[in-house]
Amino acid sequence: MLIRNHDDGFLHPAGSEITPRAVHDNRRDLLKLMATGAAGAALAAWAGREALAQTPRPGKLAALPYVPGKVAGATTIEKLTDYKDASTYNNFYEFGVDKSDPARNAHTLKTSPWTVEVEGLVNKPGKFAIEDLLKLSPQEERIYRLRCVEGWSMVIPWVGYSLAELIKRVEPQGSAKYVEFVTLADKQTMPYVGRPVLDWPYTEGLRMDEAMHPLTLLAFGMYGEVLPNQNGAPVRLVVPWKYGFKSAKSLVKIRFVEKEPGTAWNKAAKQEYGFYSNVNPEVDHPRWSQATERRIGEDGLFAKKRKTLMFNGYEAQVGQLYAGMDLKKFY
Ligand SMILES: Nc1nc2c(c(=O)[nH]1)N[C@H]1C(S)=C(S)[C@@H](COP(=O)(O)O)O[C@H]1N2
Ligand SMILES: [Mo]
Repeated sequence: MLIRNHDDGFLHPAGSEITPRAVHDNRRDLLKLMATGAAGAALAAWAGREALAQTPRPGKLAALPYVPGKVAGATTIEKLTDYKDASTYNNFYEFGVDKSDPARNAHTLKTSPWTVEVEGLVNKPGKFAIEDLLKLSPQEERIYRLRCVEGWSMVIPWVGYSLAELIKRVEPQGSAKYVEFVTLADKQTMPYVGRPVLDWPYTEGLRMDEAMHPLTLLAFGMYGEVLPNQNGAPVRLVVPWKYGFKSAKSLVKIRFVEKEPGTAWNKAAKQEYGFYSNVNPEVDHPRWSQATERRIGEDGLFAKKRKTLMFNGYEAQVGQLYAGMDLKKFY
C-alpha cells in the first residue's frame, strides 16, 4: 500500500511493507549480540533501527540496497532530520555560499561516468569506476549526527561502508601516514569554481588511524537512496566526530601521503580551522563558541539550543585516537 506523507506530498510504501524484513534481521542480530555480551551497545542501535524502519525513504532518487549499520556507535536513536532539510540546507561552496544554493544549482553536476583514483603510497593504486566502488563491500545504513562548525547539526541516515574496506584493498605502505581527499573542481558544471572563494579543488585530510576507524564512512547515499547532488553525489566522506567540513563531497581522488596534507579550510584561514577539527565544545572557534548547537528542524522561537558533545557524542569510539594529545593545540 502507498501512503501520502503530509510533509512532502510524495507517495511512500506503508510501514508494514518495509519493516518486517529489517526487524527480523535486527532481532536475529540482537540475539547474536546478547550471546556475546555486547547487547548494551546494541540495544541503542536496535531502538534506532526500529525508529528508522518507520521513516520511509523519500522516493525521489534510486534506492540503494543496504543492511543496518553493524559498527558499534554507528547509530544514534535521535529523531532523524527531515529529508527536505537535509537536502536543502547545505554547504557545498562549489555551487554557492548560501545554504540554499547547492540544492538550487547542483543539478548541473554530472555524476556518471565517475571514477575515483587511488594513488600515492599504496601497493595497489588504481582507478575505481563508481559502479565498482559501490559493490566493493556491503552497504550499511548508519544514522550519524553531523555537526557543522557554524553551529548547527543534523541527524542523517547515511548509506555506505567503512572507508577502511577500500583502504585495506589498496594495501597502504608503511610510509603512508595520512590520507588526502580531493574533490571535483569542474568550472563547466560548478559555478563557484574559478571564483576566489576557496583554493580549488576542495581537499581534506585524515591521519591514517582516523581514516581506518570503522566509523569513517564512504557514503553513497542517504535515507535509503543515492545521494542528491547537493549532498556530495556520487560519493563523499562522512566523519561524524569532526566538524562537517571534514566530510568532503564528490570525491575524485584518494591519495596516501607521508606528511600532513593541507586542507581547503586550513589554507583559507589557518588560525580558525586546524587539521584535526574534532568537535570539541571546550575549544572555541576564534570568533564564536562551540559549546552549543542548533538542530536543524528545531529552530522555532522556543527551541532550546543543544549542548555540543565531546567528539560529537562519539567519544567512546574515537577518544582513544587522541590520547595524550593537547586538543587545544591540535584543533
Ligand atoms: N567538496 C565540498 N565538500 C564539502 C563542502 C564543500 O563546500 N565542498 N562543505 C563541507 C561542509 S562545511 C559541511 S557542514 C558538509 C555539509 O554536508 P551536507 O550538506 O550533506 O549536510 O559538507 C562538507 N563537504
Ligand atoms: Mo560546515
